[in-house]
Amino acid sequence: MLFFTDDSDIFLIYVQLTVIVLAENSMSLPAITLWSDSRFFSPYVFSVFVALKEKGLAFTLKTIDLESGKNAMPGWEGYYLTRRVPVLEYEGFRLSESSAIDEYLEEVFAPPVWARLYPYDINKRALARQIQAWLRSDLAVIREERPTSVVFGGEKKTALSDNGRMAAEKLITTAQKLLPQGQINLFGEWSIADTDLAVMLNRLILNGDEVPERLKEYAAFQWQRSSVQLWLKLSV
Ligand SMILES: N[C@@H](CCC(=O)N[C@@H](CS)C(=O)NCC(=O)O)C(=O)O
Repeated sequence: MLFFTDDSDIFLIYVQLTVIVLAENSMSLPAITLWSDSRFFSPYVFSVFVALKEKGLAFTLKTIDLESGKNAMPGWEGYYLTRRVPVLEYEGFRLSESSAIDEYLEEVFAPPVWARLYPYDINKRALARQIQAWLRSDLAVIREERPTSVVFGGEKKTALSDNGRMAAEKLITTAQKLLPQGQINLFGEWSIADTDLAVMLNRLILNGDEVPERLKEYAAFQWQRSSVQLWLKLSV
């Protein structure tokens, strides 16, 4: 039977147990590999890179030159998946598609032991997944006219087409609805959907396109995270 004299005893035991759990986790961690494009321009690899960094996981970063087409040749680890990056390798298991990988990492390295990527609340969690899926399936014209060479490579593109302007208006209106004035994260605290949304907004912002000030502040705030800054060091 255990006796606690006061709250500080309970706190101490909690801290000791946490240290043991973290120590066991780090000792028994099998190798994780993340495959990236060699220019570090992929917004999808970026999402997984940020997820791994936010979780505090050690991993090996390997690259494949997409321009040479090596990703479409048998022999590359991702060939029998989607032939695209990102690919995550963990304990002999390989997975493609960035949001599937983000969700996998959240389940394997689950909160509260590991840092949280998705909101705690079930509805907010569903919304975070909705936003991730939307950003990957819609707004194709923004992706085309404002590629991530603008975001990660400092390129500047010419004015948006009519379709581009319509897509930008849709993105801005939706983002404003999702982010009421003064809100710096989508769901009260950071989630991986914030990083994905900031990339999409930065396609416009970093090109110099017109974007409301409050969305610029949101994107700049998201860009300050150390997980993001570590990626930006790779892509210069
Ligand atoms: N929906 C995928 C998109 C992945 C994707 O489009 N990857 C690009 C790089 S950004 C790629 O590997 N392209 C090479 C190709 O399709 O051959 C995800 O979220 O991971």
